[in-house]
Amino acid sequence: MPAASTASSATAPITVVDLEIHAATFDADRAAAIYREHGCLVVRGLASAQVDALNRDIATAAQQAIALLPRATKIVEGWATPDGSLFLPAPAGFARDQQIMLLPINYRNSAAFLQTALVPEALDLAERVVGPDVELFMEGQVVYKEPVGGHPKHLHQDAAYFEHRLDGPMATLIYCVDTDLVNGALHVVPGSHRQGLLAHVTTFSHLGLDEQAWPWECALPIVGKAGDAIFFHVQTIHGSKENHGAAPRPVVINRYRNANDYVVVSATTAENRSQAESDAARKAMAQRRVQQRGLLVRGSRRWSDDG
Ligand SMILES: O=C(O)CCC(=O)C(=O)O
Repeated sequence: MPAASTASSATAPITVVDLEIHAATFDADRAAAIYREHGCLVVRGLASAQVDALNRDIATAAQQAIALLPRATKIVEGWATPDGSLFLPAPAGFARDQQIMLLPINYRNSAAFLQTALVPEALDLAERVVGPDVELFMEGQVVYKEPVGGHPKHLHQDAAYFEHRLDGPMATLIYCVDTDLVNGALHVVPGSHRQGLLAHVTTFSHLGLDEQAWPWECALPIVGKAGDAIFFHVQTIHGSKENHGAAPRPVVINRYRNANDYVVVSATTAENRSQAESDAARKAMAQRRVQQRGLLVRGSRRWSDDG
């Protein structure tokens, strides 16, 4: 079992104070140093200016997703509505049989979301950590926990879902509402980015780590205000418990990667991951690297024989 204390020095366990800085006094070099050492970083107030508009888009999308639920189709991850929302089975006593997990808000349909990805402090950090040329990986993600028992996201490494050829993306998860131990604070395991990619199993919330080996006690909860951002490495172990609050708990996630990086293994369950790990599947994924390209947010992309 991993040590309950995730200290990178032998003396003191890491606390949130070791990980946090404030947007108003942001220093990109200091931010990069914290991120590199711990595999995570908290920037208080990074996206405060975008939160109101973001929450309006999220509320509209949630209403739409629920209205489309009768037209949902069963997929391996749960149920997908025609707009691209993802539902999971609902907890006992819930008003519906299914609960929202992901909402289809992204850079193409929410200006507020795109603005969160373009906050200069985030790009200054991304340039140092994954750059110099930086692209957005995918289109942005909204994870939505419904009130009164909304789903947990088991501890996991994002690299289990999207293993990259190079270092992979740096993620930033932004709280859209004040988030605490009741409504689903993100938990991180500082220093776990140095563990390498660990074996994952299929859980209620897709790929996750074995709960016996990686119990919640291993992880540090990050309580925060709407607009606070938590940056984490693709191998940093993280997750969040159920939302037992009275209101939804949405977060938005942006991911930044080197412009030359690309996914070699893409998976959502242990079963499809083992298929995606074959040499043939890796090769096929690598061949699609040009199609994987994202929007450049720092630097530039030069022509190469690859396309
Ligand atoms: O919503 C959360 O708190 C966690 C989301 C997450 O870990 C992920 O999407 O990788």
